[in-house]
Formats: sequence, structure tokens, C-alpha cells
Amino acid sequence: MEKLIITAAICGAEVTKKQNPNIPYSIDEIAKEAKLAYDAGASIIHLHVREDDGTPTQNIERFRASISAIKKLCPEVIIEPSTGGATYMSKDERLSPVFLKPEIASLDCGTCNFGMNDIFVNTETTIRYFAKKMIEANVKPEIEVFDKGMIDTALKLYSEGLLKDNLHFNFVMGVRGAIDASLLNLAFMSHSIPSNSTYTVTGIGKYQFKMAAMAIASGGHVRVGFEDNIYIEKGILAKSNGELVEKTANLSKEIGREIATPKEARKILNL
Ligand code: KMH
Ligand code: ZN
Repeated sequence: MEKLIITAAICGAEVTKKQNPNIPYSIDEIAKEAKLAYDAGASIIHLHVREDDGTPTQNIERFRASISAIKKLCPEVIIEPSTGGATYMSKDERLSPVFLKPEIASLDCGTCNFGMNDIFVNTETTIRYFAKKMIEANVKPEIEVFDKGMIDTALKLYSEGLLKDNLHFNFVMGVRGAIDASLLNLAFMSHSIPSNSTYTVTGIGKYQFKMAAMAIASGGHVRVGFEDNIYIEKGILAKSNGELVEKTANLSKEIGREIATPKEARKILNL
């Protein structure tokens, strides 16, 4: 089986220090969390940035400074900025890190309820606009799908040349309002994408390690991190993203699947 790519989603836009004091906000904290994740086996950092008080932002200068701080501590790691931002942000605000020309960035491929009260809006027009900008900037999209229909939207764009081979998906499973985290749904999703695609699996909250184990066993890749889950085990807060990555790497090694370095991840993803 191909080596396992572990992505660390180190802070996201929603989770706060009130929920877990180890969530990074400042540039320094973000860089240190990225390094701990990298040292534990992450080859990709999925990056959101915050103001020092924790407010999510898509400010390009904040991304530039955070990327540079991460690169100082771990020069080879792959950095994947978010174009999802937070649910209330405008589309142009969300797109800003693409202009820094990262190797890869997230591309959210549909709209869904996001928790009890929020809606994460991605109209087809917005998705097409983001996909075009990513082609122009030579940025590989990681296609974020929160539900099966979002795969179908991505495949429509692929058939029109707006998404290029080889597609790379992130199946986000267990968001309240979108697809549930289950083995059957993972099988459904992973059999709905072209055979030359790659995919990573993100289990939300208590599903983080269960979905990680399923992805490891079935040949997918895995995303873990504070953006999606703050616990190392039931009722115990994780001390760092490194701890979450280490647990994932150990799961994989236990069943004989090795962990990809960033160099190997670049090859697997055609970056
Ligand atoms: N924060 C969520 C509303 C992404 O990074 O592309 C969207 C999100 C997806 O996190
Ligand atoms: Zn994100």
C-alpha cells in the first residue's frame, strides 16, 4: 500500500482556547504547532490563521507571515492554506491566500449546514471562480467534500477542464448538517471518484481516530488536528496537534503502513 500522508489541520477557524487552551492563535503559536505536527509525521499543514485574540482572518499578510514562520521551523513541510475561512466571510476574502501561490489549497465544493446555526455557502459560481483562480496561480486544489453531492459537482468541473488530473479529495465526515462518519459512507465516497484520484479522510470530533483507522486500512490518507477534534481520547484534551498526529502515525505503523515524508507526499499528490 502507498505510504500514508498525514495532514495536520492545526487550528481551523472555529475552535477556541476556551475549549482547549492549546489551540494556537499567534503566528509563533501556529508555527510551533506546525513543527510539533511535522515532527510527529505530518507532511501537510492545513492552514487557517487567526488574529492574536483568536479571531479568524484570511488576511494575506497574516498568511504570508505564518507561512514564513512555519517554513523557518520546518522548511520541507507542505503548507495548504484554507480558502474556506469562516462561514461568514466573503468569497474574495476567502480566496486571498491563493495569491501567495502555495503548492496546494483547499477548494470547498458545495453548500451545507454547518453545526446548528451556520451555513457554509459555496455556490457553483463561487466554486468555478475559485477553481479558475487556482489554475491561473498554478495551485493544486484539495477538493473538500462534506457530502456526496459535492463529489458530483467536482466531477462536473473536472469534465469541463476546470479541475485537472489527478484529483485529490478530502472527505470531511461527521459535520452536523453533512455526511455522517461511517464505513458505508466512506466506501460510497471513495468508490465515487476517478480511479486515478487520491483522497484523505477527516473524521470530525469523536470520529477522528475511527475514520483515520478506516482510511489507513483502505488505502486513503488521513487528516487530524485541532480544527476537527480537540481530544486525544474520550474526555481528555489533546496537548498538541503533535499528539494527535503521533497517535495516527502509530495506528498506521501498527498495521504495517509507513508514513510519507513531505517529499514522498509531493510525489503521491503530483505537486
Ligand atoms: N471553517 C469552515 C467553515 C476549508 O478549510 O476549506 C470551512 C473549512 C474548509 O474549514
Ligand atoms: Zn479548514
